[in-house]
Amino acid sequence: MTRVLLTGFAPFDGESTNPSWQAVRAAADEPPTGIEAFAVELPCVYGASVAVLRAAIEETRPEIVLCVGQAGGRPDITVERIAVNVDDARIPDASGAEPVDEAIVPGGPAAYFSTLPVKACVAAVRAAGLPASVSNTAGTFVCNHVFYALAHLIATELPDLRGGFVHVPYAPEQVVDRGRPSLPVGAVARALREIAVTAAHTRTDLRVAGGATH
Ligand code: PCA
Repeated sequence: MTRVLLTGFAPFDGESTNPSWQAVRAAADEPPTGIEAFAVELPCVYGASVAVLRAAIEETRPEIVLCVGQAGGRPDITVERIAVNVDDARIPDASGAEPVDEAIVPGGPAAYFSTLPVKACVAAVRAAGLPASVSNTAGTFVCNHVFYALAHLIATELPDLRGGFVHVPYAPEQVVDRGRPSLPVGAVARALREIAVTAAHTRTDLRVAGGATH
C-alpha cells in the first residue's frame, strides 16, 4: 500500500463550493487499489494553509502528497510542473491578506519542480478519457504558496516524500450562468485516482512533449 495524502481547498473568491475539496474527498472515500488515502481540507489563507498541511503530513506520514486547488477558467485537469517563491495576491485570501511580491521562503530557491512524474500523470488522466495537460504556472496565490512550501519541506526536511500540485476546473454548478469551462466533480475524482496510482508506480517520468509556447 502507498500512503497518499490528498489536500483540497475551502471555497474562496465568493464561491460556495470548491471542487478541489469535493473531488479530493470523493477520491479518498473510494481509493484505488493499492492506495491508502487521507484527505484534508486546507483554508484559503497563505500562512494557515501550510500549517494545516504540515500537521496533516506529521499525522498521516504519507509517501506522496498531492495538493489540489481550483483554477477557475481552466478547461482541463492541469498537473503543475513548477512552484515559484513569490506571493503576489490578485485578490485577498480568506483572512484578508494581500501580499505583493513577498518571498514565500526568504532566501529560498526561486522555484522548485514537482517531484511527481507530471507527464506520466497527464498521460494517465488522458488514457482514462479525461482532459489533462501540464501547466507551467500554479499562479502566485495560495495554491502556488502551498505547492512551494510543500516542495521546500521535501527539499529541506523530508527527502523521501514526493509531492506535487494539480489544478482543477470549476464544477458545472459554479458556472451555470457564466459560460465558463467546467468538469463534474466525479470526473475530477477519477482523474485524481489515476494521478495517485501513477505517482505511486512511476519513478522516472515519461519523456514526451508537454510544454507550451506561451
Ligand atoms: N485555488 C486558489 C487557492 C485555493 C484554490 O482552490 C489558487 O489557485 O491559488
